[in-house]
Amino acid sequence: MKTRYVSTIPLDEERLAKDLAHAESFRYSEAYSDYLIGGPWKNAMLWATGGDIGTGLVTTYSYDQRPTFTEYGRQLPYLQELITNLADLSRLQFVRLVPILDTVIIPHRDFLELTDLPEDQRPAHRLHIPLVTHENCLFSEDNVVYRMRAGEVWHFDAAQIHSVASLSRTTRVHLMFDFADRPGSRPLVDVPEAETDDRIPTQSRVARPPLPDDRRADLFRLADILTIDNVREVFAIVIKTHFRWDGGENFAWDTMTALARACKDPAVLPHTLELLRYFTLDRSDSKE
Ligand code: YCP
Ligand code: CO
Repeated sequence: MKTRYVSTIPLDEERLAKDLAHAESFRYSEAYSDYLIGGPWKNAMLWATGGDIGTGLVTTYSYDQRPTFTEYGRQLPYLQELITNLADLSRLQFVRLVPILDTVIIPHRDFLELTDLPEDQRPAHRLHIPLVTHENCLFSEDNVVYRMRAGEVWHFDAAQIHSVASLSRTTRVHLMFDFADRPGSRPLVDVPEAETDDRIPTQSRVARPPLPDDRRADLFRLADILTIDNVREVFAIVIKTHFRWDGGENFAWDTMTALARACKDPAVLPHTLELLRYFTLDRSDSKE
């Protein structure tokens, strides 16, 4: 099932602000920050299978133990209440509080590293609820760029290639839920489905102009300066271009691999192909 908007829930701004102010004192994990170029992927576990045992990497938790609120989760009464009221706790494995700023996320698929887990223990359904966000926090899937607004509940298909750009010095904070892949006695979340015109509603979509040929040619001149030392900077420029212009399907990875082929540094192409494999195809040999 691909990403789709479910509905909008009311947020109690006052209680939310109190929780978020308290959460500023947390020590956030920066696990998965290698997926980002710019600011880190800061995340605090609020609910986890086995509780406070892991490091922030989902491969370090106990999937056969009861999921429960973590120490941090118990310190946030409003979010605790929201999670309890909303989710099927019997299948809920992780809830993370995720503040990010001034960053892009490399187009990737999630869950690829979890192939060793038994099927009914594997996290496979993700939900996003933005708590604080801004106009320049953009998501993409299938060459559709869209916004998730505060209070919106989204079924997020993390098995599809997705990318994010949060182009602001203002922090955006999402709640991210992961559910196990097994049948339940109730829906994953208890919210009435809104009527919409599409799985990503028109009003959530961001219209981008087609990337003009001369601009594409300008971008391609990055091949002249691309070396192993600036792969990430160049990739960030390519990803930001994708969020502002429509360059077509698979624009970011296609452009990056084409630049890698065209550049003078022979180390760039094998490195880029390895990144492509790791982020989009196969992480079975990795524990991260
Ligand atoms: C995301 N996926 O798509 C996250 C970023 C790695 C896992 C960190 O937001
Ligand atoms: Co992801």
